[in-house]
Amino acid sequence: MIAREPVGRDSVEPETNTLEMGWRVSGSAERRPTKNCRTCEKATAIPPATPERAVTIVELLVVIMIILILAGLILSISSYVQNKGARARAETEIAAMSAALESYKADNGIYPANDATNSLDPTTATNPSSSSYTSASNYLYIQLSGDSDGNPTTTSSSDTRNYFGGSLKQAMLGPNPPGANTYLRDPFRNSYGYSTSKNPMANPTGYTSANGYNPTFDLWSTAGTGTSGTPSPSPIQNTWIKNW
Ligand SMILES: [Ca+2]
Repeated sequence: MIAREPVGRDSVEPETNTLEMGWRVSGSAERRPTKNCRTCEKATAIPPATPERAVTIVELLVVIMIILILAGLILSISSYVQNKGARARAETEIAAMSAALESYKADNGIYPANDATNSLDPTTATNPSSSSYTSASNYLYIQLSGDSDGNPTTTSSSDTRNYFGGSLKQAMLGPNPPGANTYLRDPFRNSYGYSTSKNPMANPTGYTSANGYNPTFDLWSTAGTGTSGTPSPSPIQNTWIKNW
């Protein structure tokens, strides 16, 4: 059976010129020379290869800048994620400490309080590395954990009830490795803040309405905001994790 197909102007060969213009017999061996001829034409149309161009200093700088920008982005994202995780952990730990404080209150009729917790005032004290923070936190640790000498590496017959139960983790304690003068430490490696300054029952002599926030206890993490108290102290406290 003879099929016919349209043929473009380019494929018309000398042999097929004798056929009717625009149509020729399909399946004929006469097509092959036509294709070969086209390839030849294309091959001859390719321009001669140019020598490889060297990378300019400007292009190199652009690439380096792009790499630096990407590295900066990755670093800032990873630090954001870390900070977010630390804040979530501090919230969980503050909730665990608050629960332990309520158990302590149920047993003893009062929240743990001494001179250190009465004098630490979160309206003015913003440096978690200061002894006013660590002394109050040390007392809180001793009272809630029952570790009477404040040293988790030793046990004593004076040790009392651990109000934390299983919620007290090694990561919550400073110093590390464990030793004397242990205090409760936040995920930012600073002492937690604990104050009874506004509790009139715990702090009958030093009580003034200007100090502290809660009439029960103030418990907070400075969330790694630094140690500066100026401007004092509300802008810094906005990022604290706190129970008021
Ligand atoms: Ca001990």
